[in-house]
Amino acid sequence: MSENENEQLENEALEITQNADGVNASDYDASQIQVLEGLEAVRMRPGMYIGSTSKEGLHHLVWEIVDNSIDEALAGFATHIEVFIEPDNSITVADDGRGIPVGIQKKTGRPAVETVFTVLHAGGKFGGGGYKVSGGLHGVGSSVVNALSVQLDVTVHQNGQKYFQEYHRGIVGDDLKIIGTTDKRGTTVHFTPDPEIFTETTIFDFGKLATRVRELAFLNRGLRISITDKRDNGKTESYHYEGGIQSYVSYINENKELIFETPIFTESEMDDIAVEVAMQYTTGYHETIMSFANNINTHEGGTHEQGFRTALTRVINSYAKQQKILKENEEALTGEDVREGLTAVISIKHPNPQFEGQTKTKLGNSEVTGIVSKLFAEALQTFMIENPQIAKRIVEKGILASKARIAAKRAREVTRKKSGLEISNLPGKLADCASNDPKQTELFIVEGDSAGGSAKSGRNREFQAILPIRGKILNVEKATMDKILANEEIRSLFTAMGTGFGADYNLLKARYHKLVIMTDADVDGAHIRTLLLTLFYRYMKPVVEAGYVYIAQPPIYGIKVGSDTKEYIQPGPKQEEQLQEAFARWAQGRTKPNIQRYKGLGEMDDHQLWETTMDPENRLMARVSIEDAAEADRVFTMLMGDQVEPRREFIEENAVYSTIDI
Ligand code: TSJ
Repeated sequence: MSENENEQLENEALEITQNADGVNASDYDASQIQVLEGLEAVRMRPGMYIGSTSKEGLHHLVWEIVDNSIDEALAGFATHIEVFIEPDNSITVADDGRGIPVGIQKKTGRPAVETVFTVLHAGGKFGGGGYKVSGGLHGVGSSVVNALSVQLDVTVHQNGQKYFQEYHRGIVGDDLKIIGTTDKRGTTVHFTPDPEIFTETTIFDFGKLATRVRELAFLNRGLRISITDKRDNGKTESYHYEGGIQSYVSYINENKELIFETPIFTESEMDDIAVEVAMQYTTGYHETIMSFANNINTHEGGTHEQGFRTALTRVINSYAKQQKILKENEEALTGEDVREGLTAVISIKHPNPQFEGQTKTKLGNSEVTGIVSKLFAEALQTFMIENPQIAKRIVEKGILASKARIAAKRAREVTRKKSGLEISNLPGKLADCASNDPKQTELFIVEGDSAGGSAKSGRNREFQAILPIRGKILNVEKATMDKILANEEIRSLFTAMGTGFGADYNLLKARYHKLVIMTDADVDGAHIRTLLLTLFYRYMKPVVEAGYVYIAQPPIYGIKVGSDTKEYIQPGPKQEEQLQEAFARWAQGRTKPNIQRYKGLGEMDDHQLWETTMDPENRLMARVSIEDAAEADRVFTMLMGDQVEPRREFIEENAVYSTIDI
C-alpha cells in the first residue's frame, strides 16, 4: 500500500469515528493501547528504566518526581519543595509552583496531567524554554514512577480549584475531577512503590534521601527544600542556602584549615550554558573536585571539569609569572600542583546535556570545555588581580606542591630501584592465588599475622589471596607523598594490587576486583579499617568508585551445642533477635546451648573462618560505596585530620554504629 493510500484510509477512519467532543475515537483507542503497552514494557523490564529494582532503584523514584518540582523552581515559579516519607513508606512530594496543566490536550483529548502520568516520556512536552533537570540521568519521568507504584495520586491546586486523579500500577482510575476549591497553587504527588517490583526493599532510608535533598538545596541557590520522616518519632530537615555552591564548599571544608576564608565564587553564561564555580584551598594535600551538570553529579567528570582544570592551571601560572613569584627559569606549575589542597564545586546547566561513561555520569558535550575554560579563566584572573594577597597565597601553595612533587618523584625512583613497586616483585607476605583473572580473584587484607595464618590455610587457593598487615598502618591523611611511599606496609598493598600510585594509578591493572578488609570486631579493628579506607579513598579512589572494596563481616555470635558450633549469627540490625530465635530453636528438648561471642578473628580456626567469613556461598560482605563524596570527605577529615574537637563530637554521635557508611 502506498503512503497516500494509507493516509486516505486513516482519514476515512477519522471521519467515521469522530465523537461528540471532537476527539477522534480511533486515535484515542490507539493512544490508549500505546499507553498500556508502555506500562507493560516498564513493568516487564523496570531495570531498563530506573537502573535497578534494588534499594537504589527504589530511591530513584523519589528523584524522578522531585526533579519535576526542581524544574518548576528553575523556571522561577516554585520556591518551596517538600518531601515526606509517610508512615507506610509511601512518598509525598509537594511544590508551590503553577501546578501541572489540567486542560484537555488536543491530541489525546485527555487532561495534560493525565498524559504526564500515563505516556512514556511525556513530561515537559508543554511549556518549554529554560533548563530542565528532569530527563537527566535516567530521566524517565513520572509515568515510569506511576507504572511502578501500586498507587499514585496527584493533586493540582490551580485557578482556585483543587484537581485530583489516582492510578493503580499506572492504570487510570476515575477521570480527573475537581474535589474542592483552594487559594493555593502547586502540585502534590503521592505514591506507593510496588513491592512486586521492588522485591529487595520498599523501606526508604531517611539519611540517603536527606543527603541528596541537601545537595539539591546547595545546587539550586535560594531553593527551600525540606524532608520529613513521618515514621516512628518523625523528624524534619529543612535546607535553604543563599550562598548555593559557595556554601557547599564551605560545608565540605568545615573542619579543615584554610588558606583564605571565603570561597571564590563565579557565575556566568554563554550560548545558553550557565556555569558556576566555587573553590577554596585548604592547607591539606588532596583535591576534592565535584562537578554537576543539570544537578546530576558527574562522578566521572567530563568536559566541564576539563575546562575548569585547564583554566585553573593556565591562570595561576600566568599570574605567577606576571607577578614574578615564579621566575623565568623555573618549571611551570602542573595541574596537580595547583590542585593540591583544592576543594571545588563546578555546576553547569545545559539545555541538552550528553551523559557518557560507564555509569553515564561523564559530561560529553564537547563545546562545554571551551566555554567553561573561557568563562572561569576570566573570572579567576579578575579575582586574582583584585585580591593580590589571596592570589599570592594560592601561587605559593602551588610552588610548595611543585617542590614536594619533585622530591617525591626522586624518592619514588629510589624506592623503585630498591624494591620495586612492580608486580614482578610481589611482597613476601602475600599469599597469592592461582588464578590471574582479576574478575575472579579476591585479595583479603587481614589484620594480624595469626588471623592471616588462619586465612591462608582456610581460603580457596584458586581465587583468594591473603595479605596480612601488621597493626596500624600510616595515617595518610596527615602524611606527605614521600612519607607514604616510604612506608613498607602501604607499599606492599600497592604492589599486591598492581595498580600503581598517585598520578601513575591505573585501575585497569588491578590484579583483584575484590579487596576485602578483614579486621577484628573491636576498637583497634575499627581503627585499622578506617586507616585502610582512608588510604583507599585518598590514594586509590578509582577502586572505591569501581566498587572493588569490601568489608568482611565475620559472625559476632556462635551457638554451640557441646563442642560443635551449630549456627553463626552475622552482624546486622536484627542480630539480637536472630540470636534469641536461634538459641530458642537449639534449646528445644536438648541440653542448653552455649552462646559464644566473637571478638577477634583469632577466636576462629581456619575452617571456621572459611565457613563464616570467606566462603562466597555463606559469607556476608559490605560493599563500600561513595554515595556522597562530600560526606565521605568530611568524615575522613574528621576522623583522620588534625582537629580533635570535631572528631570527638563525631565519634560521640556515631558511637553506636560499628561501621561508617561512606
Ligand atoms: F511530573 C510530576 F508529576 F512528577 C510532577 C510534576 C510532580 C511534582 C511533585 C510536581 C510537578 C510539577 C510540574 N510541578 N510544577 C509543574 N509544572 C508544570 O508542569 C507546568 C506548569 C505550567 C506550565 C506552563 O507553561 O504554563 C508548564 C509546566 C511544565
